[in-house]
Amino acid sequence: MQENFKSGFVAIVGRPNCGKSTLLNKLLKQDIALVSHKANATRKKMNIIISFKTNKNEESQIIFVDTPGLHHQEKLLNQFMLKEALKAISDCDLCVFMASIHDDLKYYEEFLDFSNKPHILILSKIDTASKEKVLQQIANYQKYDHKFLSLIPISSSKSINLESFLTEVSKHLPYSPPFFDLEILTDESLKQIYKEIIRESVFNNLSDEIPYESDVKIEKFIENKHLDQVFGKIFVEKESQKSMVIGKNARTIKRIGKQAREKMEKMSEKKVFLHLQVFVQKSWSKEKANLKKFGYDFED
Ligand SMILES: Nc1nc2c(ncn2[C@@H]2O[C@H](COP(=O)(O)OP(=O)(O)OP(=O)(O)O)[C@@H](O)[C@H]2O)c(=O)[nH]1
Ligand SMILES: [Mg+2]
Repeated sequence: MQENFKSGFVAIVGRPNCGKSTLLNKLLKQDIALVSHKANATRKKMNIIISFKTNKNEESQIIFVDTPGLHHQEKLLNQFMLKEALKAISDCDLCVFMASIHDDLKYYEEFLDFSNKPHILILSKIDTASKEKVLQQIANYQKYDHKFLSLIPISSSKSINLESFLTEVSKHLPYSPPFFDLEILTDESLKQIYKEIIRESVFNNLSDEIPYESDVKIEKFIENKHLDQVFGKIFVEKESQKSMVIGKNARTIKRIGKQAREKMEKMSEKKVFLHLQVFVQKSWSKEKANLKKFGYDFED
């Protein structure tokens, strides 16, 4: 191991839907974090571990912490999500604030109001804006150049500036031996990743409030070398939502299951048997004790 190895925790925060989880999947070259075109997809912190070597041959292990989007909503689950993001900011060595290129400057100003963590500012989704708009936004944010370590416009979809971003992150990490084995991509269990894949499929196949009022539990998980057996339960708040998740002739639940299974198989490079059932659990997201049963513990 090199003596000048760097390693540290880097929280990636920003408004819902700005592209945090997409960027981390892209850097990892694996779809581990849940991504959705709907906002508020990520509910809990997740570590994504990247090994990186700069062109000066400096090595680092960057432990990115994916977080729920910074937002304000009365609902208890949303308060839990905000708490997760704030905890990640306070625990990390370095923070990355991500704003979509289309976002108003005020969201960054709000972040500056409550956090004085050293941070890199990234402007995401620049593939969706004109060159003029990108330059204009960079100029707008420059007014705070005494606050951020650097400002990097990026596109995860088009792989623009991702290498420069990692080089910059690495530059600001402390010297330390790696925290995790170098082959590890995340410290999440396969069972937890499978759960998020099912939740992603629910998010991307259902509309209205259902994704926000549903969650997934894996009741039984049998892991084998060539075949994983996954028995999952989708929980919703109301009977009417249960019928929507199942769909006419069970078409919707079959689609959710098929998409999830295909993604699990791609990720694990194994065959997956996935069995899904839908249950109603009234107020699962509206009481602290119930949320805890779904892994959202306010005391943690
Ligand atoms: N065009 C374009 N779309 C992007 C890019 N990055 C992310 N997206 C899309 O933006 C949407 C939101 O992406 P996510 O990665 O789930 O965003 P997030 O910030 O993790 O969202 P929350 O978990 O809800 O806070 C998805 O539909 C992505 O495909 C990008 O660089 N370019
Ligand atoms: Mg996310």
